[in-house]
Amino acid sequence: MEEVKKMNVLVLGGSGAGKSTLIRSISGIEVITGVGEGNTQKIDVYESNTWPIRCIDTKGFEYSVFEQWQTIRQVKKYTKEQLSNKKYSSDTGIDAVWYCVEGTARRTFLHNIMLMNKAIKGWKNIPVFAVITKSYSEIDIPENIEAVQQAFAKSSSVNLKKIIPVVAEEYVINEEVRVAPKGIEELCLQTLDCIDEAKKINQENRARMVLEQKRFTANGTVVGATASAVIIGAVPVPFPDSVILMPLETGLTKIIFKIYGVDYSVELVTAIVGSTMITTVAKTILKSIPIAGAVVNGVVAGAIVFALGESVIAAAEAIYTEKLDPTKINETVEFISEKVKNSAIVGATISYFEKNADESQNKKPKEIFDSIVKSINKNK
Ligand SMILES: Nc1nc2c(ncn2[C@@H]2O[C@H](COP(=O)(O)OP(=O)(O)OP(=O)(O)O)[C@@H](O)[C@H]2O)c(=O)[nH]1
Ligand SMILES: [Mg+2]
Repeated sequence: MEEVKKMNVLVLGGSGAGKSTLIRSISGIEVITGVGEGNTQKIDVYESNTWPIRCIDTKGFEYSVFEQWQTIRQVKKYTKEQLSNKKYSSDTGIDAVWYCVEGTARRTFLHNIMLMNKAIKGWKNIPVFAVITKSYSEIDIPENIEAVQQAFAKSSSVNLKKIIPVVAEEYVINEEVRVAPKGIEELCLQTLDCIDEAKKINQENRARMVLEQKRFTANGTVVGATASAVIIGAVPVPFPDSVILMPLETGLTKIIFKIYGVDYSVELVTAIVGSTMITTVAKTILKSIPIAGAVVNGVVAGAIVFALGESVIAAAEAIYTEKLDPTKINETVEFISEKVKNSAIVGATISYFEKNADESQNKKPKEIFDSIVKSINKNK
């Protein structure tokens, strides 16, 4: 039997807006987990046995900046936990947002939308349902909808699906007058209506965030390795035969593949690191530099390792997304060679020494290398 897909709905909004009341009003609700922060401030997940909906209750946006930041941090932490889940499970992540605003609190709409955008930053294009809570007064409803619409109109990046006025729990005005609950079914139905779109967006978001995280970690490793390369390479003999950099390059290549969790063979790593392309590129750079010596050698070693690292990251990413097959060793080495040859650092290194040949003699290789990296980051 095919498993029924559930929608994971993040419930956000101002403090006291009625998020928890709304969640409780959905039939068959039970708490399944408490994730995130300590006892009082944690994110709670509620699962409905009636609707295929899982509600993620958050701490409301308070007036104090510190507490607003806490809510945002909670959601980010929850996001991170979701990313560490299985890659293609359709069950994890966040599919939609119920953004709760109290009908009577119009002035805070715009500010809270900004906070919402911060909290769900990685979840681009996620379907958002604006829930106008405590919609006790029928007369106020059209005006409230208009106010919410206007607030969202100023934030064009939000994928707003629908604005739904809700009364989650009966509201007693006096012995004779009571306002009956309303809007819950509509909210659930409208949310489930966009399940296919929502799951697709969720999966794209998770895939993108996972890649961004891997790239970030891998970039950090490359930065560390290049710093070592600059030191190792700074020897006063004609160019460091790439042999002296080989252990570093081997380690770097393996770590990057590990960060991406891709399968690689020892043969592949040996082929990449032993490829003549690395020495060729190093020689090309050196030929174009008008001076020679330990400083130049150190900088060039850094540039080579940097170019290799960036190129291996590109390859690991292509392997991870199944665009490149690591068992095809020649193809993979070719892919990396092309990237190394075209790496921005090659041109930037040459151009640095062309412009600053004289001053460079008095500088430390690390200092020069850092300014070259900075110049290419600026051009990006
Ligand atoms: N009668 C009635 N009371 C409501 C309704 N929605 C919210 N309330 C009341 O409003 C107050 C705040 O509601 P909560 O659901 O705790 O609000 P919250 O958004 O979860 O607040 P935080 O957890 O502090 O962020 C409570 O006293 C609720 O009983 C509703 O639909 N009907
Ligand atoms: Mg609450």
